[in-house]
Amino acid sequence: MTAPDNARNTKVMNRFDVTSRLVKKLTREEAVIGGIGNTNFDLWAAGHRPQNFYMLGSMGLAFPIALGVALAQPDRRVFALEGDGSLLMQLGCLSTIATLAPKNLTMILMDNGSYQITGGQATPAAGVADLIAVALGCGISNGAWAADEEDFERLIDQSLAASVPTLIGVRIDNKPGVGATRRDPVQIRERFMMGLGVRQAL
Ligand SMILES: Cc1ncc(C[n+]2csc(CCOP(=O)(O)OP(=O)(O)O)c2C)c(N)n1
Repeated sequence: MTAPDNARNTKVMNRFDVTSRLVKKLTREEAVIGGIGNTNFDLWAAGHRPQNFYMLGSMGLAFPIALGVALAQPDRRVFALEGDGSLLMQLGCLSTIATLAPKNLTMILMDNGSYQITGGQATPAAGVADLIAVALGCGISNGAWAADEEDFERLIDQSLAASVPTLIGVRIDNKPGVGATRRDPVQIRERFMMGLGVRQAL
């Protein structure tokens, strides 16, 4: 059995372009969590905002961190960006998110079918594993592959009105991220907490 056709009939997009399209839509101090490596590099390059958090070092934590933020601040829209290799390492978060079901959470999977940043080794998502199908099986009922950039933007808009969490799958090319966050975890955390209004500047 191979991955369903809907995973294969999508346009191959570019992570920086798609991330920039998302960032352009943000006007309400939405939180955005970038995963390890390329997802957070491109989030940074798309234009830093105080409500951005950039994960360093650990794969698979963008969605779990975003879940925590979404539960803690239900009136704020929370976005999360994660690579396929990272999500594969942390699949359990999908069923947890489906169970807790914060409707203010929009997750974006950047699927290049590889561990791009460590040398482009193929992930199972390049062949047999359809991560949107996996998520649907975990109970994420509002999950879909974006057909192209316009469809991506439509799915983002649709997620804002959804009554359950959303997962949008984007097939992307293998280009590396175009920016680089300063690797200072304490600064990243403090800046984010100030951006969310839960920490005052010293
Ligand atoms: C537990 C663990 N294993 C391996 C690594 C090394 N590592 C860092 S990023 C990465 C690949 C991430 O792949 P993906 O999430 O698909 O993002 P991409 O690089 O393709 O953008 C790997 C293997 C790590 N940081 N942690």
